[in-house]
Amino acid sequence: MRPNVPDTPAWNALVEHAEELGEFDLRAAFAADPERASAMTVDGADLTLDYSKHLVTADTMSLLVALATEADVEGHRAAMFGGEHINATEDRAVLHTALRAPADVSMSDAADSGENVVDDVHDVLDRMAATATRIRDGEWLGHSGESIRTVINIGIGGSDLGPVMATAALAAFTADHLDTRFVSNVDGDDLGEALRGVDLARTLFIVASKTFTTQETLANAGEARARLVEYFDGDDSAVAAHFLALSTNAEGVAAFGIDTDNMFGFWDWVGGRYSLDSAIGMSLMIAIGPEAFRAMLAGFRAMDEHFLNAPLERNLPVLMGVLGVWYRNLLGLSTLAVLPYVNDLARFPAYLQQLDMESNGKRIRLDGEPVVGETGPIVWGEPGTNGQHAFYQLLHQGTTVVPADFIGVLQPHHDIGEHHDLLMANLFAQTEALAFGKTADEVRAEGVAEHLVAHKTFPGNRPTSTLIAPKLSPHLLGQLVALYEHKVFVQGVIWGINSFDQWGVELGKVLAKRLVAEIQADDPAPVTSHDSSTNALVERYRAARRARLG
Ligand code: G6Q
Repeated sequence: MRPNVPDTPAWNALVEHAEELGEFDLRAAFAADPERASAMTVDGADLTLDYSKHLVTADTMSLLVALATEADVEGHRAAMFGGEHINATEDRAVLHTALRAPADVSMSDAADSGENVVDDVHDVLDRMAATATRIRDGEWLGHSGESIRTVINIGIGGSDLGPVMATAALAAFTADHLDTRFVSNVDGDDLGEALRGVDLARTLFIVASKTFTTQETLANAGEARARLVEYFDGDDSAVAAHFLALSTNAEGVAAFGIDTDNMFGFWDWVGGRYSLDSAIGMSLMIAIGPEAFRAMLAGFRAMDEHFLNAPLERNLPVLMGVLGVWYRNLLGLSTLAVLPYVNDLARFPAYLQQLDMESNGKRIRLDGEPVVGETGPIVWGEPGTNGQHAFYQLLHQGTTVVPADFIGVLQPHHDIGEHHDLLMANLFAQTEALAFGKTADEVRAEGVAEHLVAHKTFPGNRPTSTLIAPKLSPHLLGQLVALYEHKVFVQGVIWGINSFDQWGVELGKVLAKRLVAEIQADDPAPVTSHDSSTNALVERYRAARRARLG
């Protein structure tokens, strides 16, 4: 089947190549070339990518890199770092790379007459560091004069997933005397549980919202504020010592009742899902300390520099990006599993789900035309080895081929018994089994009864990347996040889409607002304004609500 891809020289060459390649066999490829692994292993900053277990030849990679060149990844990369308004549908620059630029680097929004945004970034970072240090050192006092013990970040989507993921990833670096909690869902059980057992006199709420208009966040923050004021016998002035805001919307913050002295700002050129390294990372900075936070920023920067400077054929984000395009467009595979063999990265797949799917889940190109062929993959995953005891069955023997990124570190934080050897042995065993499988003859040779041979045969040829790093440190985490940010960018450029807007999340938000009004209306008349399914569901809920509230 000829894949449905654009008709350009590099695409056409790839389509032809895919057809010629036919049934690629990893066993044969490794047998034919003893240098395959070393030729297909590349370093970038502290990360090593082995992509030799992919369904590609050296020619495939050259053609894929030619595709990236044809799409002008390098030109788009320069435009992004140069502050051009590549987020054209929102007329915004995309400058999250400025958030980790050293103070002596100058970057600017191209529409803003060259004003250096890196100075603003460092001003905010310095203020964040001063406040985080006071909180960590017990010098920031609550309304009744006690130091802070619990920090509760209230935010959702891009204002939650990054800090949640990173606080878990860097658990080994967090302060023992501080408990960091996260509330995102408008399900009251989320806030209810986060507040369970906390001493409000020693609790700091951080309201993280770029727009400061998000329904869920304002509902949670409003309730937290009400609880705090009630705790202090109706004394509104308590809010100042117990609330910080992270936002681009100073007016919204003030209207909510948080003093803008307690606000840490960022800018419209930071997308929500690209904001972990902005003020949105405040809860993380308090947990790990300013020095570790700055080390994470330096890690981001190290990967930015690799992305900027390494030749495309040895550039990790480019290689991972084009491999994704190969599977999505040429081989018709629709998902990507991310499988960290690093338990602290448990939330990394969920973080990448937003980064990738919100960025590249698009069907209209920047020129307004529908895309030709597929765009962003469905991203999912869980840490190994846990996943091995669950969904790996499908990876090995299912009817769907799932390309996967395996991530491992050479050194654990807690070097307990032989745990790390077992963990890494499992990682290597899985990628080996996925690549090479087990033939029917091999199964027979083990003396397996004939009627079970097919059941015990593994087809192999299941493609994986292996990413290896020395140790999960703040610096390494920054590199890892930036690697995937730039991978997503490369793919967005090749697909000709805008990776930086998110109109797809709007419709549901608008409909939800209308439905809230209908659900809460005193009018006992049945709801008829929707389809019959939605009307009936709303009616059922309204009846239960009337009974619940009396
Ligand atoms: C991210 C998205 C989205 C956003 C949330 C929260 O790129 O735009 O996940 O981060 O909707 O938005 P606020 O930070 O404005 O509350």
